[in-house]
Amino acid sequence: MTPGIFDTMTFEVLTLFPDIINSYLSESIMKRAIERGAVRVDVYNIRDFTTDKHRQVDDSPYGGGAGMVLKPEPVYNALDYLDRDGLERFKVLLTPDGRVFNQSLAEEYAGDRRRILFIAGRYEGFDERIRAVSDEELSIGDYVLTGGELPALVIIDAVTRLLPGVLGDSRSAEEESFTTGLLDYPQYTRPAEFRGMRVPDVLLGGNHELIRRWRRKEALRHTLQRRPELLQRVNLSEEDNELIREIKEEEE
Ligand code: 9D3
Repeated sequence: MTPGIFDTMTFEVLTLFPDIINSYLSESIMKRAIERGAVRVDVYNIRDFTTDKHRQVDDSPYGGGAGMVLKPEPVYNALDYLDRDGLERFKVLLTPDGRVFNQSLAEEYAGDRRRILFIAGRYEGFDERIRAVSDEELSIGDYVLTGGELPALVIIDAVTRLLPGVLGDSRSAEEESFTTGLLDYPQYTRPAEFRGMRVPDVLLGGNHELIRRWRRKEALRHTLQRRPELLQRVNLSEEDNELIREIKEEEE
């Protein structure tokens, strides 16, 4: 590992399926971010913290009903084990009824650079007493998955790409904050004409002011067409309002 100029953000994951987490982290941008020391991810198997002969992590629900519920003991044992280092860790419980994760929260987590621990459940849920250990309960959206591993990876991924030194050039992040709240403008690469579809002339011309204005306009157009509600939270400049007037005239 090259000595880094940035401090390392640490994520910890408690899961019954450590391989799911590790396999994603061993590829591409996450792999590079870890090698560069921007981020560190420590994965722990909840089953390793059982104390019974059968290493049982789940059980049937009191009161009856289908499915299995994650037992509290192994999770509490794992947290006791981790807390022996005396380091402060922000504990996030991944659950379909949590607050919905979004880009603002990704930015908050990346800015804080604290140690974040994720508890990923499986089965039909977890014993209610597990909720008591968490500082925050998060969901990644209104659909049902088979466990919290993909949500943990989604959040780790979204936060990691915001850390200094992770994305190749810092322009991407800056440009992103300029455009924050709008959908992307269209992008093209070579060839200039492909199966009759031409790249817009303005992008081939090299007039950077014209290109900037065109991109801003297309981002506004895209947002107006697909996600008009997003525009309510964007601070529109005088130029933006002019571009929106142009767009609306064009669509008439
Ligand atoms: C809403 C379904 N629940 C009703 C009895 C049971 C249940 C199903 C699947 C409880 C947990 C799960 C596994 N999902 C997660 O652990 C999870 C999740 C998700 O399913 N969707 C979006 N975000 C998340 S964060 C953790």
